[in-house]
Amino acid sequence: MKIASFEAATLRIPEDDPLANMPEEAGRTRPVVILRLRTDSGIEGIGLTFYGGKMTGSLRVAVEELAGLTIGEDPLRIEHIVAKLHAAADTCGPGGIFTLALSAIDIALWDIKGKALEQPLWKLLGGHRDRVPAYASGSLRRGLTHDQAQKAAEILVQKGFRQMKTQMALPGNPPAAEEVRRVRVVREAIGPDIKLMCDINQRWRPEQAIDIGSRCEDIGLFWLEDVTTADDYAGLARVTAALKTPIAGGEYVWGIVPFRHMLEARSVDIVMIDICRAGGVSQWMKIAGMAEAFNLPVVSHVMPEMLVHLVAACPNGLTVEYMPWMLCLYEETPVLENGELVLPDKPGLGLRFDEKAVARFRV
Ligand code: SMN
Ligand code: MG
Repeated sequence: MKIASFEAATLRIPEDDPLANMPEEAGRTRPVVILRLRTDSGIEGIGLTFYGGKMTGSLRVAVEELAGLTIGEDPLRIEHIVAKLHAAADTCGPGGIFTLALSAIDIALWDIKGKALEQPLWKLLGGHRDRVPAYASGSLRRGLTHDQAQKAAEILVQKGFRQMKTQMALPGNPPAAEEVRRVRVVREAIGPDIKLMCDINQRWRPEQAIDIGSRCEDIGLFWLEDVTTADDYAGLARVTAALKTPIAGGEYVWGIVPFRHMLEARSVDIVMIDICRAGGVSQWMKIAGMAEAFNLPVVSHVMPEMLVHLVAACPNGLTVEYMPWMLCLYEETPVLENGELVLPDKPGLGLRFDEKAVARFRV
């Protein structure tokens, strides 16, 4: 089997809130690049990447340039192809557009492999579990008022979510007490038994994280995420050591090597791996293995319809971020039952683009 052709497209996906219908800002969209990689045996693998922002046109071209170099290759030799693409891109990378583009290709190659071997990806990658916990994300964002956040949290509980994530580092940089109030309002709305996470998105200083984090200790957070600049491994380690609440981080970290430094510095208690910044399925799984060796759990970042396979595959997979922005792109996505995602039986990623949605979002 050989790779025969490909097609990439840029889409704009709504950043709305289908889970609680409480969008932070109505009408906001996010550009993404989708890829179809086709083989001479008729199998098509799909991939997706983003974080190009206003450089998404360049990201699409990078995907096309790298995909062009895979023509004629055996799609089952993924590490061979990854090495070829690294060499072809000279020393461009390891982070940035090169890695984002590589990810789309690596994802599509794994989808092809699953389809060729007639196995769902989660089984090919290890098959540790056939169900995984998932948490609602994208609903309880910092731009909401406390009242809106309270209502959205109640809706998520009614919908059966047993885990959910909110955000601090509220707009306007309010006093610490006001930040804590957001988490307390959500906790009071959901009761003591629902797991609650909170994302800071790198917006605090380490000392601010220790101050506000300490004031939140009695609220019982499942984790505090990206409390400061993602590559301040020493600063993160200081916060991790100071707080009882587990610290999660890693979504902003590129490729596998910086994760080694992050883990060696004991910067986080929970390792979050973003598939696009990691370099695709292959590198995501390597980082998960590294975390396992450090006795740390791993969690996914966005795109639950794909990442559910990876979290389910590894023994240290903790929970899947159920961030629903991309679900509208597919005919069918994994179902939630009692707060858990059920792993699909279909081969590869088990996803098919909904062609009408793709046409609607295309730019
Ligand atoms: C996040 C960041 C960027 C895009 C989507 C989501 C956020 C998260 O940090 O962890 O959900
Ligand atoms: Mg985050």
